[in-house]
Parts: sequence; C-alpha cells; structure tokens
Amino acid sequence: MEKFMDNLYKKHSVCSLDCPDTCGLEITLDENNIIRKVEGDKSNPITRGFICNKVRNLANRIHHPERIYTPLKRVGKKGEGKFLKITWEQAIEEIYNNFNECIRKYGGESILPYSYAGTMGIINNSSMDRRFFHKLGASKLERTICSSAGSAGYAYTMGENKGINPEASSLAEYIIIWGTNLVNTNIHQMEIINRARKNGAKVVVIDVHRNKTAELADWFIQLKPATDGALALGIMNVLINNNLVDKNFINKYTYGYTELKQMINLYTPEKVAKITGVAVTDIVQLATEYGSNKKSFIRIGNGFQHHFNGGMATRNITCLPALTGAWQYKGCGALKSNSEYFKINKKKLELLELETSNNRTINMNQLGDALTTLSNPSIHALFIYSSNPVIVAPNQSQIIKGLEREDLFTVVHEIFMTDTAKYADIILPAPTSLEYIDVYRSYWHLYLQLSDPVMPLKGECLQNTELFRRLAKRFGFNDDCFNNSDDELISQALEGMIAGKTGEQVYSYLKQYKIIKIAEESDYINNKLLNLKTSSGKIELYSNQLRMCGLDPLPNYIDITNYTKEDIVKYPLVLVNAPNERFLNSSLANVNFSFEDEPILEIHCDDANARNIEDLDIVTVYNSLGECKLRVRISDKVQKGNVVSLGLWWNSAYKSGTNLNQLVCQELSDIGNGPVFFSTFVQVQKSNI
Ligand SMILES: Nc1nc2c(c(=O)[nH]1)N[C@H]1C(S)=C(S)[C@@H](COP(=O)(O)OP(=O)(O)OC[C@H]3O[C@@H](n4cnc5c(=O)[nH]c(N)nc54)[C@H](O)[C@@H]3O)O[C@H]1N2
Ligand SMILES: Nc1nc2c(c(=O)[nH]1)N[C@H]1C(S)=C(S)[C@@H](COP(=O)(O)OP(=O)(O)OC[C@H]3O[C@@H](n4cnc5c(=O)[nH]c(N)nc54)[C@H](O)[C@@H]3O)O[C@H]1N2
Ligand code: SF4
Ligand SMILES: [Mo]
Repeated sequence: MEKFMDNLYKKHSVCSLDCPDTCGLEITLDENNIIRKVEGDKSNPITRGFICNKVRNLANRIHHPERIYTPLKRVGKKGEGKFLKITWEQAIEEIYNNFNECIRKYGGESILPYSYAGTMGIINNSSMDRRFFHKLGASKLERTICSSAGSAGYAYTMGENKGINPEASSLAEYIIIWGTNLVNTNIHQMEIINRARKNGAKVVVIDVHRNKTAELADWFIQLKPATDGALALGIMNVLINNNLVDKNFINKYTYGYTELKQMINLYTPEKVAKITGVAVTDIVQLATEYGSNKKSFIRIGNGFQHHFNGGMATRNITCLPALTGAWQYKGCGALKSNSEYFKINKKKLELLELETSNNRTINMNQLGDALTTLSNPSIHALFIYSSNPVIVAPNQSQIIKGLEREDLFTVVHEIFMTDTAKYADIILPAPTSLEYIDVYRSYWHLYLQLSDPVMPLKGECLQNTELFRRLAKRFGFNDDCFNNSDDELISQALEGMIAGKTGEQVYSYLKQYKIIKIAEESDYINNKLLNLKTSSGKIELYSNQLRMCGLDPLPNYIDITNYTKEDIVKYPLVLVNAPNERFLNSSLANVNFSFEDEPILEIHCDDANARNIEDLDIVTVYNSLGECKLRVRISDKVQKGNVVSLGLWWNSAYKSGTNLNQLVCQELSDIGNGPVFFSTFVQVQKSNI
C-alpha cells in the first residue's frame, strides 16, 4: 500500500470480471475505504494504464446501496423478493438440514451446484466449492455456457487452446476480426490492432452486425448468421485452387491436406456466396488478399460459435492460417483462447477423489430441463453461486418454472438481489473481488496476476472459499483439505504452473511482483507446432478423432435450419442477443451510470415495413418458447432476416418482464456441448402496450 496524498491511498488490484483483458487496476481509496478512483495499472504491459468505462465506474458497484450484506431467508412467495435477515449460523443450519433431508430421501445426486464466472479468481472460481460438492455426493455440473463449442473446434485442429501472444499481433499486416466485437469485449486487443493499423495493416471485420468494431474496419464483410463455416470453406477453395497456400508449411506442419484438397471443390465461391450472402467477388478478394499477405492474424471470436454449427465453424476458420503458413511469422496466425498456457492444478484444487461414487453430470445450458423434467432422482436442492442463470441461461421460462417448485430448496450466494436470487429460499452475502485475495489468469494475454484485498470484507459477506470451508465443517467433513487456507489453495493452484518451480515459489514471487509472464510467444510458434497435442502431433486438417466421434473428419458446413426444432416459416428471423459495452454479461446491469436506458431490438427496414413496425415502437419478439417485449430501432446495421439486441439486461428492463433468453432453446452445439444463443428463430410483431 502506498500513501500518496493526504488521506488517500493507492492499492493494486486485478479486474475479476469474465473479460479477456484481465486488467491490472490501481484503486485510490480514502481512509474510510471508500473508492475515489479506479484506473488501469500503468506498469502492466497489457493494461498500459487504461481500462473500460465499466470498471472506471466500479465504485458504483462496490458501494452500491442495494448490496446484500447479511444472510436472508425467504418469507414471501418464490420470486416475490421478500426476505428476512437471519444469522450465518441459522443460514448454515437451514442448508445442513435441507441438504441432509434431500440426501436421505432422494440421494446426493438430488443436489445440484450451479456456478460460472462471476469471479475469475482461480481459487474462488473453483476449489473449496468443488471439494464440498464432491464429498457431499452431489450431481456435477458441465460448465459449457461460454466458449466450449469453439474451444473444442479449435482443439480438434490445434490440439489445445493456445494461439499467438496477442502483444505481438501489432506486427501483423493483414488482420481479420471474426465474430467478435472487440471495441466492447476486448478493448486492449483493439488497441494493439490499432497500432498495427498505424503501421499499415489492413483490418477486416466479419460479423452479422455492423457493430462498433465494424465501423472502425477498413473492410466490413457482413454475412448471414451461422454461415461462417461456409465462408471459411470458400476461402480455402480459393487459396487451394489459386495456389495461395504455403506447400512447405503444409507438408511439414499439417495432417490431411490431400483429403481436404479433394473435398474443397464442393465449396466454390458461387456456392458459398449463396449460403453466406457475401458476393463472389468479395469472397475471392478476401481469400486472395489473405493468401497473398502471409503476415496475417485472425482474432477468432465467440459470435459464430454460439450457433448449432459453432464448433465446426471455429474449426474451419482455424484451418486458414495452416494453409497460408501465417503461424511462421511473429504475431501472425490466430488466437481464439490462450487459457491452456496456464496449467492451473485443477486436480489438487478440486479433489475429485473425494467423490465416493461416480455421480451424474448435468449440462448448465439445460438447467430448465434439469429442474422440471429430470428424474432418478429429480433435483431437490440447488446451490447457485457466481452466476445469474435466470438471465444468462437458455429458456428462461423453463428455469423459472423449475425455481418456483415448492419442493425445491434453493440457495443463492450473491452480491445483489438478482432475478435469480429472488427465487432463493436462502440468500448468502457474497463480497466483491476487491474484498478477497485471489490469483488470475487471462484467456487472452499471457500474464498471471495476484490481487490482494484492497479493503476488508463488507458487512457479513464471505468469499466463496470461506463459505464452503464453513459448510464443510458443519457437515462434519474432516479431511485435511477442508482446512486449507486461501494461501494454501493459491500455492496448490500454482503447483506445476511453471516448470522447475513449486507452487509456493511461484506464489512468493507473485507476492513480491504481482505479475508473471507465463509463456513467451516463441514457445508456441517455434517449438510447439511440430509437437501439438493432436493425435498426429500436427495441425489436423483431417481429424481421426472427429471421425471416431461420428463427426465429419474434414471441415464441413451444415445449415442451422437442419438442427432447429422451431418452425422457420412461422419464425423466420434469426435473433442475436450479444453482450453490450455497458455490462459484463448480466453483471453491472443494475449499476446505473449509463446513457443507454433500455434494451433495443435492431431490425432491417424491409422486415419492419413488412410488419407495419415503425421506429421506436414496442414490439413482441416470440417463438414457441415464449415472448419478450422491447423497443425497436429500424437500423441499417442489421441485414434482412436478422434482428440484433445488445446486452443481457435484467428482466425489469423489458416491457414484458422477461428477457430474450426466454426464446433460446436448450439444445447443444455440434461439438463441445455449448449453448446456441444466437441460433434463435423468432417472429416480431408490433405490440399493443
Ligand atoms: N463489455 C463486455 N465485454 C465482455 C462481455 C460483456 O458482456 N460485455 N462478455 C465477456 C465474455 S463472457 C465473453 S465470452 C466475450 C465474448 O466476446 P466476443 O468474442 O466479442 O463475442 P460476442 O460478444 O458474444 O459476439 C461477438 C459478435 O458476434 C456477432 N455474431 C453473432 N452471430 C454471428 C455469426 O453467425 N457470425 C459472425 N461472424 N458474427 C456473429 C455479434 O454480432 C457480435 O458482434 O466477451 C467478454 N467481454
Ligand atoms: N443471450 C445471451 N446469453 C448469454 C450470452 C450471450 O452472449 N447472449 N453470453 C453467455 C456467456 S459467453 C457467458 S460467459 C454467460 C455468463 O454467465 P454468468 O457467469 O452467470 O455471468 P453474470 O451474468 O456476470 O453473473 C455472475 C454473477 O456472479 C455474481 N458474483 C460476482 N462475484 C462473485 C463472487 O465472488 N461470489 C459469488 N457467489 N457471486 C459473485 C455477480 O454478482 C453476478 O450476478 O452468459 C451467457 N449468456
Ligand atoms: S472489464 Fe475487461 S477491459 Fe474492463 S477493466 Fe475489466 S478486464 Fe479490463
Ligand atoms: Mo463468456
């Protein structure tokens, strides 16, 4: 801690939000621990002293008058939001009694933990909680709500989720920002790309929506939703047929080129133009420019992988730098996620061996079904922490129907009275990450960081690790691991992270310097390309592993209408509800500091005219799963057939009191068991309210 002005202190911290940038922060506090300023850490090589607006205003979240500071017990109806204060002892007793009754009546698998990425702190995200639920014998949760379709598609091709060091991407000369709105969701990548651009790089954006990132591009290519896989195949066709590939690279580093070459004639630019809506000339130009300038970089986003065909689409795009050999040049190739550079010791942290039987796993995207249709046994107790499933998960009405069940006991550990917390029987107060210690990796840059608490725990809040430590004690779990302190958990997490160093050594280095670079760019490009974690050790254009799973071993494209159960004649528009600038998923949606004040649906003028919809009307968006009412804007940023809304707003922001995930089905993606948020077929009509 550094005293730098009368009564003001500056402390270092790390942003715990689920954002690729994982910024270093400088927090200025007064002597009463009130935050006066939040800035980007100037010494952090990625943050470089600037952060997003959301977190510059973080004080509004930390000191928000509606934070939950004590345990609460429901007194009203489920969902009504009426609670009474109780003590921690009473809350833990309620949980103990209800969980034990569930175990006695229905078995441990009738209890379901549900968590995601409210905090990206490694030990608070997953350690003591996993140990507790394993020992309890609860059902397990498959946590695939974010990027698992793309991660799986990428890994089938490249072996692991590792790409280039983004710091070096300023050296690229041809940059494709594909299905990611970097200006909102990864601002430091955008800053690096802007530097490349100043040096003469061309920047292409491929998206369904002319978003803020597209507005900044040299060339914006707008395509129909979920047709990216086909576009990548069209580019491969031109690269291969026009001899724009690097044969030496292909021979040395890839597997299956002959098979790909035979197949690729199926995807002529003409055919791909029909599928994607992108002109033949544009497809040829894009492929020719990309193939001619080998110093290229593709920032692979999340947009197209939130579709039924998202795993394969990611795989197809991942094949492109393997054909041109872009990987050979510093800062060139691709980056989808770099999470696997960080070898967190999950085995030590989560201790699966505490489980006495091999319990079933439930996919988090199918919570609605799990709570309403699952049997043998049904779910009778649900423990939600670090997540807001009523807002973020598919098929909202089904989830709410489940949460309303009188025979379901629900615990929610939260900072705020979210739409999910309103359905709890017991609410437990959670602190913000400024109140606890944790270590952070990024899924984009290559730095590991430590964040000490900048203030004491507020009210009666307890961080996730301490909560589950106390629960374990009450349940009589006396294995040593339940006594591990946060310091011990951090050392365990870091064991094996850096070759030749113990977890304690890495931790003590972090205590001193706060930040460690975990890998160098050259590690991947020069040493690893010949030794990838695919079965052939090479970049797999043909994947035997996919073949063995009954999937197409070669890149392919399947139209999303082949997967949907929705009647696409009745529901002809594709709804894309992607993140906005102001919130982080549904976090911060209740922290009011913005110019935007309600969710908006953007619609093309032809689609609006055909429905007698005028600008600023309230419309009903609906399909067989439900409906949502919100204000409409007629916009030339969306194409005909596609409607777009930004932001995961809380229910009360919508005229219907229900959000757009109401309309999203619980089906899973082609690869990786991911959600299909953006493959949502809807109809829109003018509303009477
Ligand atoms: N401000 C802010 N930052 C965030 C988040 C946030 O909520 N707010 N969320 C964080 C999280 S958890 C994640 S996973 C990342 C996600 O960040 P991104 O990788 O940027 O992914 P999305 O924001 O989901 O979608 C990006 C783009 O995909 C487009 N899109 C939708 N369907 C398609 C398609 O079929 N093809 C193409 N080419 N584009 C399509 C959308 O129009 C949108 O512009 O951002 C993180 N950062
Ligand atoms: N329609 C649509 N739906 C989407 C997406 C989309 O693009 N479109 N994006 C999807 C993606 S990519 C993701 S990653 C998911 C995100 O889904 P979630 O991970 O559920 O994200 P949040 O909405 O941020 O909710 C996190 C909650 O954790 C709480 N929290 C924060 N810190 C702590 C803590 O230390 N302890 C506890 N107990 N709680 C804490 C916060 O207050 C917040 O309410 O949403 C998905 N849902
Ligand atoms: S939300 Fe992202 S950009 Fe904003 S401070 Fe946090 S890590 Fe940085
Ligand atoms: Mo995510």
